[in-house]
Amino acid sequence: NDSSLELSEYWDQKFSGDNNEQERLLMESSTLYVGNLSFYTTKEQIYELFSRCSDIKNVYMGLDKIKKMACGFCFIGYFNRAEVENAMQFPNGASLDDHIILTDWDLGLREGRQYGHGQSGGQLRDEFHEDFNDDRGGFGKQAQVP
Ligand code: GTA
Repeated sequence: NDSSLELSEYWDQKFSGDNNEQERLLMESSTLYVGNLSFYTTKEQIYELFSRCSDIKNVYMGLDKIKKMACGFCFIGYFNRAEVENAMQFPNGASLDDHIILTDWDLGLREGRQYGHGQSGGQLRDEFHEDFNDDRGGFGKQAQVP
């Protein structure tokens, strides 16, 4: 009954299957999505923080698909579902490098999902923000005055 464990409204629009399949994967997978990271946060910091609740199987940093550099999100693989439940609740507003961490269920890493969907290589949301965020790439790429 814990609302923090409900599926979020996020759907991966690039998923090749239908919504039922995506929902099934989200309900079963042992992978956690972590968002709103500083581009400077390292894999080691992710391991350090998120292995405090359960042992981690692997971490894949989200990459800018052009620069192949960290672009503010990652996927954490745990060994079973109960461990992801722990990790969903664990950060509870924690911050890493002054960024409030977002956690979400994830359907599991597939080739291509580690890359940002934005035209300029990073996350889609970083194309549009109009504020300056030094450790998330500055201004949104499409919001920049040409
Ligand atoms: N499990 O919450 C998530 C999540 N997010 C945000 C990204 N991923 C996530 N996975 C889980 N939960 O593999 C995964 C994606 C992909 C990788 C990179 O991370 O499945 P992305 O962040 O670059 O792109 O993905 P995504 O997820 O396709 O984009 P998203 O977040 O839905 O972007 C939509 C946002 O962009 C909107 O909320 C809006 O803020 C902004 N936006 C989009 N279009 C416009 C526009 N025309 N004008 C203004 N803002 C816009």
